[in-house]
Amino acid sequence: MSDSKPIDVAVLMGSPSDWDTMQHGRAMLDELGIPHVCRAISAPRQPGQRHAFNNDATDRGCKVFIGAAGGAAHLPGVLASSTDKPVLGVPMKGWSTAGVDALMSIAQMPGGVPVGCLAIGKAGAKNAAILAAQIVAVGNEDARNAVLAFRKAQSEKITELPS
Ligand code: RP5
Repeated sequence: MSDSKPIDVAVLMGSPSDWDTMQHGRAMLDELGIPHVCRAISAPRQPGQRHAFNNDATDRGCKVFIGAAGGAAHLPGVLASSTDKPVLGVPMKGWSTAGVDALMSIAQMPGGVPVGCLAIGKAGAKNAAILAAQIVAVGNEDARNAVLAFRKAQSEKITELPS
């Protein structure tokens, strides 16, 4: 990574093709004011870069990792094997089973190396960001206030429909 600014959350996706979905997670982190970094690095295709990303994010103070991947979706599990920080996984819609393959892969980690698995696609991307902020908020009053403000605004939002 080129930057060395402190971060609370590191978002890693397996391919630039995951960005259409994961940009919704990034937008949520922005809205909550959580310092973060987003990168696309493939666990199976770019193992060295993936390892360097883990180390760099940890050096920058990362408290939670979000890993997004489709298909075999090894990335979140590989991230979890390289850190003691919480890892949240977001299954991407793939090319054959609409993301169910990735959902099963991310959810079915062997006992001892947990990954918290979110929903497939956009909802998972958004919720991973909120959940990461909630984890950060355990020891950070600013993050907690941002989450509470988001929840309040969400509750108060009433959509007017044409009658
Ligand atoms: C996964 O394979 C990626 O996370 C992506 O969801 C999927 C397809 O990747 P590309 O072939 O588009 O790079 O590893």
